[in-house]
Order: sequence, then structure tokens, then C-alpha cells
Amino acid sequence: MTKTAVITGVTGQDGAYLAELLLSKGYTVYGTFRRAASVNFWRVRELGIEADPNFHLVEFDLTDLGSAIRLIERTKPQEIYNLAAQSFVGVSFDQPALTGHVTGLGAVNVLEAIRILDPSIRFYQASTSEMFGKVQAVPQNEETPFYPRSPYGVAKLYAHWMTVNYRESFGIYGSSGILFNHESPLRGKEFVTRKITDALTRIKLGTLDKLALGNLDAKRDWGYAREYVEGMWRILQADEPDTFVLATNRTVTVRDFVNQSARQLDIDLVWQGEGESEVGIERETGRELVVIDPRFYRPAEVELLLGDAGKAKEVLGWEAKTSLEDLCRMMVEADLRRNSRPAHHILEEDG
Ligand code: NDP
Ligand code: GDR
Repeated sequence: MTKTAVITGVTGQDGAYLAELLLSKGYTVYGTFRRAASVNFWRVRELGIEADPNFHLVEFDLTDLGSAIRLIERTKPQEIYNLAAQSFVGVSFDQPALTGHVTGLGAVNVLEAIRILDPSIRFYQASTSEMFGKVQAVPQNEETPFYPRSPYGVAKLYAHWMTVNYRESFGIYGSSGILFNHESPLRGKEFVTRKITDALTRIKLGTLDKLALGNLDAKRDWGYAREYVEGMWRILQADEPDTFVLATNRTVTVRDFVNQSARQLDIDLVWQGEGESEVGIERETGRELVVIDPRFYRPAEVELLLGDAGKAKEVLGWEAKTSLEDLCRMMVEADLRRNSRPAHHILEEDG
């Protein structure tokens, strides 16, 4: 029997890759999008899945319980992957209540709809390493105490515990993937990796002067999104619902990511100065290419993330394989291609 899955947030990075994966496994996929003046389907289009006969787009808003109920009544899924969220940490400081409604309470709307209509549906919650925040141990695994440092992290922690609670209270198969940062050419440009690869390729092509960043010292465990959606699927195939960390077990600074991406473009950077005065200078020409703009600092920062995905390897047979160098190369090549095209071809992309 073919399976049916719902993916909330299919217009986002992970939603698009997960839809591609599930379709390749023979699933019927209902991907949700939000009603807006203009909806942007560039990611599913770029993956070539928009026209797949087993792929259906459904309108849905996470903040509306009725919307969640109608979604399940209409699609009758066996699996729901809850990827929709206000997912930008920086924005969550300016819109904390909205972030709480969407990213926190939104998950409960889906859980409630499952509880009311069909408790046999398997539910995946997109939890995050941001829940570790001010880290209490290095590396972080499923046992590490949480200490979120942003309204986003706090909202995700609420959704995470509600998933555990529905598992324990109502016997619902609710699993949670605590995923560390994962990137790709489909990453939104507001996130630092794609901001870097987009800007450096424009600098290389001569259409941008400088890249302005915030905290260069933050360390992240960056993996490749396509591998992480495979992990999400494996999490929902396990015999028992559970919580799993997915990570690469390597960590580098934002500055390192800039250096790696610059190298892909044959730009050799040297760093001078400290704090707000730090600059990244092209060795060959002496041009200032990277500067600090304190507007990109966060009121509270997560300084270091490094994940231990040992449990996922042991139980699910999942592990991250893509090197950081290959990830940077993929992202730089895609942005070089996009930014080399005439302007009217890139209008559809984000940002
Ligand atoms: P994106 O920001 O790319 O995608 C988020 C999706 O949520 C978009 O499709 C967006 O729709 C949708 N959305 C936002 N608000 C609502 C709402 N009120 N109702 C319905 N849909 C809504 O995120 P990613 O793909 O990167 O991440 C997927 C999930 O995993 C998110 O929950 C994120 O917080 C979490 N996560 C991500 C990690 C990462 O490194 N990428 C790591 C750990 C967790 P629209 O296009 O209309 O804005
Ligand atoms: P993050 O990702 O907050 O980890 O959340 P982001 O790429 O936004 O920031 C990573 C680190 O880079 C620093 N930084 C900057 N960040 C942005 N966006 N823009 C800048 O100019 C900049 N300069 C420095 C940040 O301070 C931070 O330390 C992502 C999201 O996908 C979440 O939804 C997800 O849960 C986590 O990853 C895991």
C-alpha cells in the first residue's frame, strides 16, 4: 500500500527536500503552503517536483486548529512532518509572541488534530539544537539539559516537550528530531551560510562591494540538508517514537565558513582588527570585502553548537557524510550560477 504523508512548510528548505525524498519512495505527498499575496514555490520548482502527479499543495496555517483538522480530514495521512515554523532566530527577538504562536503553539494544533481525528498518525516534530542554547555540555546529545537563548529556542522547546507529552499521555506516535544547522543551495538568504555564499559570488562577479555580518566567532555544526531529511524519514520508521539528535559532530566559526566559501572562489582573505572593527581583506588586492555590522548581533547569542548523533547512528543507521568543503562548494556553485543569470531570471528566488 502506498503511504500518504503531510509536510507542513513545504515551501521551505527542508520541506522541499523531504517532499522530493518521499516522492522517490512512492509516497503521495501533501505539502502545505500559506495563503499570502504571492506564494513562492521556487524550491519545489528547482527540484522539479511541482508537476509530480503524487505531489499536492494544500493551503494551511499552523496557527489555526480548524485548518489542521481540515488538513487531516482531507488528506488522511499515515505520517505528518511538522516543519512549518517562524524559523529565523534573529526575527524571533523582534516578534517573540508571533514566534511563540507559530513555532510553539502551532505544533499543538497539529497534535490536537491527530488526537481528535486519528491517533494512529505518526507525527514528526522539527526540534532544534537552538534548544541547547547556552550549552550545558559539549558535545550535545539527547541527554544534554536544555537552555534556550532566544524566543525561537523557547518556542521550539515548548513544542518539543508537547510532542513528548502527547506520546506519554495519549500514546500518540510523536517523535522529535533535534537537528543541528543544515544548509544547502536551497537555504534562505537570511541565514548566514547562504548569505555568505550569495554575497561572495556577487562580489566575485563584480555586482556587490562588501558583505556585512554580525558575530563571526559563533560556532556551528553545519551539515547538508538533503541528508537530514533522510534522517527525519528514518525517525518516523522506527518501531517506537523517540527523540534523536542529527548532527555532523564537527564545529567551525562563521569566519571559517566565510574562508572556506571564499577559497572556492579563489579569494584569499586575511582578517584584521577585532570585534566591531574586524575586517576581511582580499590579500591580492587589499580590498575590504567583509565588514561587521552590529545590527546583525543578537541580544543573546548561542556561542557553540557541536552535536553527537551517536544514537541516530546506532538505532537508525543514519550519519552525516558530506564534508564542510563539499557543502560550501555546492552552495557557492549554485549561487555563482544563479547570480550570473540575467536579473529577470532570478526575480523568483528568495530575498
Ligand atoms: P524555512 O524557514 O526554510 O521554512 C519554514 C516553513 O514554514 C516555510 O514553508 C514557511 O512558509 C512555513 N511557515 C511559516 N509560518 C507558517 C504558518 N504560520 N503556517 C504554516 N506554515 C508556516 O525552514 P527550514 O526548512 O530551514 O526548517 C524546517 C523546520 O526545521 C523549521 O521548523 C525549523 O525551525 C526547523 N529546523 C531547521 C534547521 C535548519 O538548520 N534548517 C535546524 C533545526 C530545526 P512561507 O514560505 O510561507 O514562509
Ligand atoms: P541559526 O542560523 O541562528 O543557528 O538558526 P543563522 O544562520 O541565522 O545564524 C548562525 C550564526 O551566525 C551568526 N551570524 C549571522 N547570522 C545571520 N543570520 N546573519 C548574519 O549576518 C550573521 N552574522 C553572524 C549568528 O549570530 C549565529 O550565531 C538556524 C535556523 O535554521 C533555525 O531555524 C534552526 O533551528 C537552527 O539553525 C539550528
